[in-house]
Amino acid sequence: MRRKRGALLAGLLLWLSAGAAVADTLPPVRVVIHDHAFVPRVVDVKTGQEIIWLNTDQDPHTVTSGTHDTGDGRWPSSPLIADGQTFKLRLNRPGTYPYFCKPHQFEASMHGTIVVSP
Ligand SMILES: [Cu+2]
Repeated sequence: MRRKRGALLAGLLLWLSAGAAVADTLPPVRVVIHDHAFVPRVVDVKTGQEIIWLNTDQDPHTVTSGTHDTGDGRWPSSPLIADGQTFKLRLNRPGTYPYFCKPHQFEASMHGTIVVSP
């Protein structure tokens, strides 16, 4: 009985670690920042899956958690992302994460949403 339980636990741990490995091996989700807009505006990712923003505008932008001001701090804001530069992020908790660009927070197109599922 004890032996069986050990095997069960080992199997469970293997399954859990396999789940984590799947998120790690998923390709990154890419968001382009173009003409003062996040494209696509809404992205769906799995827990731990990488998101990469690429700025293709001459103006620098940020990827900041929240909806206004300096943000809500759910992740440390990106610095200003220059033309041709990227910002990478992984979110480890399921949920809905609105984000915006600090310098252009009054432009509707400079807001986006990340939906993280388990
Ligand atoms: Cu911006």
